[in-house]
Amino acid sequence: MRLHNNTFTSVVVGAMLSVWVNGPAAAGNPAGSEHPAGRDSQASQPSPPDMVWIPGGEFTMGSNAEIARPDEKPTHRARVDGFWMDTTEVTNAQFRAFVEATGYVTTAEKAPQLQEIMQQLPPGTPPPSAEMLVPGSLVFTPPSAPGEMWWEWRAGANWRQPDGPGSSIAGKDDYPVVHVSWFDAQAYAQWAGKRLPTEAEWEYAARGGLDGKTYVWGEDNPYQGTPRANIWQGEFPHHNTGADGHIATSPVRSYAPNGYGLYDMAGNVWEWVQDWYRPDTYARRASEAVTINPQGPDSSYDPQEPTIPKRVQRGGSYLCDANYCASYRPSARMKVSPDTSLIHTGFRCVRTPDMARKVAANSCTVACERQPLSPTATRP
Ligand SMILES: [Ca+2]
Repeated sequence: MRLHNNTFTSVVVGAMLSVWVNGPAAAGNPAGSEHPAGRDSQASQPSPPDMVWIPGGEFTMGSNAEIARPDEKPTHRARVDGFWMDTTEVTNAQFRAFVEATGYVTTAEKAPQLQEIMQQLPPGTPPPSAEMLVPGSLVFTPPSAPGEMWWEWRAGANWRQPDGPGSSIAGKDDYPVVHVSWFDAQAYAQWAGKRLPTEAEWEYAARGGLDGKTYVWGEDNPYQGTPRANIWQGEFPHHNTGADGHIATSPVRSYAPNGYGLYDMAGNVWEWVQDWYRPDTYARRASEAVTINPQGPDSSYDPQEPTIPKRVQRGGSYLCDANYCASYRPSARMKVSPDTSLIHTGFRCVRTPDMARKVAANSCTVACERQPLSPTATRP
């Protein structure tokens, strides 16, 4: 994805800095206390609606394959405790319920603040033009000529109108919500009594018990036989044939689930996870025989854009093709500023037994969860 390699994108990526951000050190990873060692049972609790139990276990994280990028290497052993995971990406209907219950306004629906943008850009970078300081989001637009960018900052684009003013999600209740920032995903998860998965939890779940395989379904070529996932077919980025049935997002559950019963762990939309991004996260674990419930680094660092803190996304999207990124592989990693939203990015959540007990103790049915968020409720 070329998104992170040009000044325009730097401006856009930095343009949506949340008012809650106090820098990488302030955010941390909130789930550390949720993983008592050795917990891998459901603790006799029923699965929450639309979630499936992922039994804890050990697996090979990352990939040393030729197709893998440097930040997927080296492979290493990781162990995660059991958890429930949403069987699908969070849908428009689910996100709408959250917004209607809380009055939440997404990052893309708020005008970015110039001062916050400039704090993320290298010294001397000219400020963005005034027309960019309006609510909006990033939309994929196939370039019509060589050299043109394929990401467009579009005023008015957000989860309710993914292609901008005049578009809508009418009739798309079962499509994944898009144009959500990491902060939006965090806010939804908190409201739902859930959290974002760690990067290790996400990859472990995506593999569906197929340790060390290239794809979430095994080794079969995704471009042969029955379509396995919603990805890009044709010449990227000019022509998407839609041979898998979809040229944009697809309804959740459109393709066969993986070994754990999870849908769209490859393709459809990128999914935010909890962890900060660093390219050397795995190299830092090389001395450990097995990493237990890894939470990711304490802060972010991307040498390509060192002034912009970034979170990890996983799973690839309908825009991923074999030649460009093949990021529908379960080991593939993407790095994105947490205040950025895009038309191909959504998320799903997890819930641990500890969290389930807290929800039960608070009698937190959907009705009781429908309370307004406090001003600090979305602070990571
Ligand atoms: Ca497709």
